[in-house]
Amino acid sequence: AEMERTFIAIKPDGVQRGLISEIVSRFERKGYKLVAIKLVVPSKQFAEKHYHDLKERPFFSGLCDFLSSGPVLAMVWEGEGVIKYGRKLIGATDPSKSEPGTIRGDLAVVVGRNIIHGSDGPETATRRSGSTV
Ligand code: DAT
Ligand code: MG
Repeated sequence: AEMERTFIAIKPDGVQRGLISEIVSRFERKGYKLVAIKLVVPSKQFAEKHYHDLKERPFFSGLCDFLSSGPVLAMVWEGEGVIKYGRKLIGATDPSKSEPGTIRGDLAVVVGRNIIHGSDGPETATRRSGSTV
């Protein structure tokens, strides 16, 4: 795998539940390098852009309301294979199906409150980590 960067964000539920250090430390302990970090409250418009691929889904509006409901910790992490392996650390989208040992598997219960976002490929990773979030 090549050196690359990915966009990772702790969603409002993760920040509110006090899970920042727990989540950051999992990426640090793995050996990835934190290259940018910023606490932001995304606008609804930003959330709609971020999740535009899901705009036809019934949960889209609720998802965007949720993402813009409070502080989000936006981060860029760097390392060999970090895009794919970062998704592995995060676990499956639905925390009721995520494996124990993953962030969602250990720390979340329902899909609508799954505490963390991770880019799923080079295109989205570049788009987000190059943006001003
Ligand atoms: P991921 O966040 O694992 O990349 P995704 O891109 O398919 O998953 O969906 C983005 C977010 O949308 C996901 O983190 C939580 C929410 N979501 C996905 N499927 C959902 C569903 N069936 N009901 C409610 N929210 C859902
Ligand atoms: Mg996704």
